[in-house]
Amino acid sequence: PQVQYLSDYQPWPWLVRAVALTFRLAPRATRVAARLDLAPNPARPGRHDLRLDGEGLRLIRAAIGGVALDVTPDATGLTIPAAALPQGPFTLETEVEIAPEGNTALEGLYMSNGMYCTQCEAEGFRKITFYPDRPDVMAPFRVRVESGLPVLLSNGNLVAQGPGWAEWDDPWPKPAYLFALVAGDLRAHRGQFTTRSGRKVALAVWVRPGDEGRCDWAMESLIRSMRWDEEVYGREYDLDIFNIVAVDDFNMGAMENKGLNIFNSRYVLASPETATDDDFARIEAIIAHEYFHNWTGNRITCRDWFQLCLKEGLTVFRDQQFTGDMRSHAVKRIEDVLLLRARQFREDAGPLAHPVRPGSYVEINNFYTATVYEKGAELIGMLRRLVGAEGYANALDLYFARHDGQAATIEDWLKVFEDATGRDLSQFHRWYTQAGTPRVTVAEDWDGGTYTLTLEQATPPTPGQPVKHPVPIPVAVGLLNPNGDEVVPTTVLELTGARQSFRFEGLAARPVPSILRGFSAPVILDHDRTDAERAFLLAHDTDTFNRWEAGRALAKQVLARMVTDNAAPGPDWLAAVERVLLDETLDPAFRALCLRLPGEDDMAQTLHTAGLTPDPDRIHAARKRLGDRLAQHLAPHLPGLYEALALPGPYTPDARAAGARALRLAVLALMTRIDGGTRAARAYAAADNMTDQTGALACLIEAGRADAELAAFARQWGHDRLVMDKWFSLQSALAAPAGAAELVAGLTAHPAFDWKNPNRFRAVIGAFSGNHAGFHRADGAGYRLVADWLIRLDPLNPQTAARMSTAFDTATRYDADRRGLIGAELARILAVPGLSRDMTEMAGRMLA
Ligand code: DPP
Ligand code: ZN
Repeated sequence: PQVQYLSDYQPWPWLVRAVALTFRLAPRATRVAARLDLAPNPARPGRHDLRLDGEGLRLIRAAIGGVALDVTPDATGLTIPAAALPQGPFTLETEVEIAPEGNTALEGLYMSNGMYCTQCEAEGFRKITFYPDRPDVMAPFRVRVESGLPVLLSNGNLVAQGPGWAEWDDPWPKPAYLFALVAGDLRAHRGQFTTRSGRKVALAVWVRPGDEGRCDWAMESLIRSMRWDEEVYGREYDLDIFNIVAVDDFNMGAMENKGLNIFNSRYVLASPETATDDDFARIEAIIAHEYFHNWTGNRITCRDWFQLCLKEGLTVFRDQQFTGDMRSHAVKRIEDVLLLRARQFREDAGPLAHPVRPGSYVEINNFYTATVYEKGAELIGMLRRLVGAEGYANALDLYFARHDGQAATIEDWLKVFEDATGRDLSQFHRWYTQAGTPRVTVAEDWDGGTYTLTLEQATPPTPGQPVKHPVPIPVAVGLLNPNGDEVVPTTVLELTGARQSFRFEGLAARPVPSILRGFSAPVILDHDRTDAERAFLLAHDTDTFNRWEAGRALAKQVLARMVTDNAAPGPDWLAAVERVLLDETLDPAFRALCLRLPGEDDMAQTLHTAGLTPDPDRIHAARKRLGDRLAQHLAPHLPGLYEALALPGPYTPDARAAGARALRLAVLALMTRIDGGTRAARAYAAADNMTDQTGALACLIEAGRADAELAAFARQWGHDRLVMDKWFSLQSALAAPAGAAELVAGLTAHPAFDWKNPNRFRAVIGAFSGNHAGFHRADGAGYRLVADWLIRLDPLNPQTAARMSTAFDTATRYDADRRGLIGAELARILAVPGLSRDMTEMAGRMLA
C-alpha cells in the first residue's frame, strides 16, 4: 500500500474560487453535478495536469468552459492533462452517479433508516464527486438538493426552497471534509441563540419521528457551549443557522461539518429513562466539542492530515475546560487521566505508537487516535502551564487573528505562542514529533534544612524511533510537612534536560512531596513510596488530583502484591479508603472515584511497565479478592450510606446529582459482594432512571444472578436501539471470564445483533475486548472470536473494523503463548484476500 509522507507536501496547483453542487437523490442512482471555478495557484507556478480525487464514481460527463472532455477516471481519481487546460481561470463541470444505498462503509453519501447523510472527514468527499479532496483547498459551496423527502439540509444558510428542492449557501470557505448533506423525514427540536454582537441564530436538533422528546439536553448543551466560547475564548458563531442531525449508523462520535453537525444518535438523544449520567455528560461534552470546532477546525483548519492534532488536540482541550467549568475541574481531570492512561499510554507502549503529529500514514482514518486527540490535548495543557493563563489567552487571540480562513500547521501554532509570549518553543516541538510516554524518575535528598528533588527523564524506543531526546516537562510540585500542612505551595519545575535537581531551602523538617500535581504532564512517574506515604497524601494533599492519584497508586501497589505474591491487602489502603468514603466534606463524585478499583487492563499495563508479565487470570482473581476484602472492611458503613445517599425528588442530570448516584452505586456494588445481590435486585426493581437501572443490573451480572432482570430489561427496552446497546455491552464486558467467549458468541446470534450497525458491533465485540480476562483467555477463544468478526466486518465497513482491531495491540505485554495466539490471529486477518487498506495497515503494524 502507498505511504503518504508529511515531507512530500506541496500546495495544490489551483485555487477553487467557488463550488456549486446539485444532488438529485435516489437510493441506487444519485446524480451529483459539480461546477468548480478554478484559478492558477501562485504558490505552484508552472503547467500541471489537473488531478482530482474520486472513488467509486460513475462519470457521466465532464467539460471545461462548456466544451466536453474525453476523459476516463482511474481507480482513485481523474486526470485532465495540462494540454487540455486553458491558461488562467476556468470552469470545470462534471456529473457523476453514485449509489448511497449500497454504501455500507458509511463514508461519503450513504443511507441510514431511509435517510440520506454524509460523512466526509477525512477523505469521504471523493466518494461523492471528483474534487481536490485535501484540507488546504478551501472554497465557498453552494448546494442544491432535489428529493421527495421533506427535510433537505446542507451547510450554511438556506437561500431558496420549493417543493422537492432546497438551496443552501455557505459563504465561509471550507475544505471538502466539512461538506454535509442530509435528506429525510425528520423532526426538529428548535431553539434560539443570540450572539453577543446581536446575531440571531436559529438552532435545531433533527431526529427521527418519535425521538423529539429526547432532544432537550442536547439543545441546552449547545446553548451553553455557544455562550462559553464567547465568554472564555471570545469566539462567536458566524451563520444564521446551526443544525444538528442525529444518525443511527455512524462510524464516529460526531462530525463538525460547517453549520450542519452530524452526530451518532447516542450522543444526541437523552431522557432520564433511557440515558445514564455518563451519557448525559458525554452528550454535553461532544456537543461542545463539535461546536468548538467551528473556530478550531473550521475557520482555521489543517493544512494536511498530518496536522490533525492542530484541530483535535486543541478542541479536546477546549471541551475539557468547558466540562470542568460546567461540572467539576477535579473530577474531570481524574476522568481524563484515567482515559489517557487506558487508551493513550497503552497505544504509546505498543506497536501502534506514533507521534501526536505523525510523519507518515497509509490510511488517515487509522490516525484518529488517543495519541492525536488526548495526548494532543495534553500538549495544549502543558503549553498553557508553561506560558500561564494570560500568555495562553494572548496566544489564542493571535492565533485567531493571524490564521482565520487559513489551513495551518503545528509550526504556525507554536510560532503564535512564541510571538505572543517571547518564549522559545523549539524544544517543545519535540512533543509533537516524538512518540512514546516519557518516564520520570524521582529521587529525594534531605540534609537537615535543604530538600533536593532530582528528576530524570527517559522515553523508551517506539517503532521507527529508536533514539529519544529529552522533552520539556512541567512538573507541578508542592511540599507538605509531616503534620500534613502545606509548606511549599504548587510550583512548576521545568525539567528540560535528561536529569536535573531542584532545591528547596529553609525547611524545618523533611517534607513529603506531592509531585505532578494536576497531572501536569503526560508522563509515567517512577517514585518508590511506602503504602504509608501514599495513604498520607490521600489524606492530606491539598491538590485534589494528587489525593486521588495517591489512593490509586496505593491500590495498584496493594493489588500488584496480591497478584505476584498472593499477599493480603495491608491496613493502610483499607483505612485510607474508609476515611475518604466517610468524609462528607468531599464531593461524592470524588469519593466514588476513590472507591473504584484499578481496572484489569490498567493493572496488566502497570505490571508490564514494571517489567513483569501480567497473567490475566491472576489479575482477575486478585482484583475480585481485593474488592471483597474492601467490602468486608467497609460493611458496617454501607447500608447507612446507601440510604443516606438516596436523592429526593425526580431525576436531574446535573453533576451534583450524578455524583451522589455514582457514589450510591459504588456502595451498592460493595454490598453486592457481601449479600450476593439481594439489595441490587431490589434496587433494580425500584429504579426509575437508566443510571440506577443499569447500575443495579451491572451488580447483578457480576454476582452471576441477572437472568430474570436481563430478560425483563429486554422486554422493557427491546424497541429502543440505544438502550439495547447497553443490554448487549454490559453482558459482553462483565461476563465471567471462563465462559465469556461462548456467551458473546451467543449474543452475536441474537436476532437484535445487527452487526452492520457500528454502535451494536461495538456494544458486543468492542465491549468484549474490554473484558480483560475473558478476551485474553489462555485457549485463544477470545482472540479467535474477535478476529472472526473483524474479518467479517472489514469488507463492509473497513474504518470501524480497523479501529476495533486495536484490541490486539497489547500482545507484547503477555506470555509467549498469548503472544503467539494473537500473532496467529493477526496473520490470519492479514492473509484475507481483498483486505481493506485500513485493516492491512493496522494488522501489519501490529505484526511488525
Ligand atoms: N472531527 C471529528 C471529531 O473529532 C471526528 N471526525 O469531532
Ligand atoms: Zn474533533
